[in-house]
Amino acid sequence: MTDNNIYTDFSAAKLSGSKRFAVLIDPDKMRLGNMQNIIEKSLEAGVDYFFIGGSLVVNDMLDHVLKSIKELCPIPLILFPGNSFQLSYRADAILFLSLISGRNPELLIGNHVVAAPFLKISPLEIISTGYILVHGGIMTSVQYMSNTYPIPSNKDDIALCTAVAGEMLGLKQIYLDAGSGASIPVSESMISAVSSSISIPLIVGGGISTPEKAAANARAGADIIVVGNAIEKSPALIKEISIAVHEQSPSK
Ligand code: 1GP
Repeated sequence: MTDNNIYTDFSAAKLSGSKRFAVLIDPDKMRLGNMQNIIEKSLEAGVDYFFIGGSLVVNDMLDHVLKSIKELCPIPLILFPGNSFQLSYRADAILFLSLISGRNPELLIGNHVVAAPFLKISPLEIISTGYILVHGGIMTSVQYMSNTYPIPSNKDDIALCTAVAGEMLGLKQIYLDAGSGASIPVSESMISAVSSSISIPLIVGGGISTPEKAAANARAGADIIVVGNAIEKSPALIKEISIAVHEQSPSK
């Protein structure tokens, strides 16, 4: 375990109202040519972080993808693991996720016990994260694989109480996610309800496909916006979304 450099930046962003943009790379879906393009565009666009992970990584590409990105750019690499096999020392940090919207004990604490000895001696920065899955209009991979019910997309009060409970339990941040490829992203009203009730950083992702929605989420109170699918389909969006997110910071 290492110092809290990345989390310190998350907290500073939260405190100052600065907005951060993270590009999600799923090692399984990413073709190598495409990855290079995404890395170059991310560098140009001032992307703050890469989140690396997927609900089902079957190709054992994780180490390779991390190594390739590290060789090409200094953007911090943060593991966003779909399960306890998606661990690697090559990343800078890991979101140590507890799926607090669900009632699957393995994803609340079981997998964490299994991963703890590896993480304890790893150089990774460990960032405990309350992961809240919100219904995204379709059955997403994370919903199926986690065997949990997502919070209904119009139940802002349930999301709010879940996030507050997560903060009270000592989790360092909340990740509000409609799931990768969601057809309905998390609503601004839910983001606003959650953001105004917690004092820890709020990450929002799932189904964001336009700069306008990314900007609206940041204005509603998201501190870090995550986009994966839309960027894989159209890497040119990286710059547009990065500008849209960073423009919501107070100094702009
Ligand atoms: C999924 O929040 C991430 O867990 C990103 O979702 O791939 O739909 O952008 P997308």
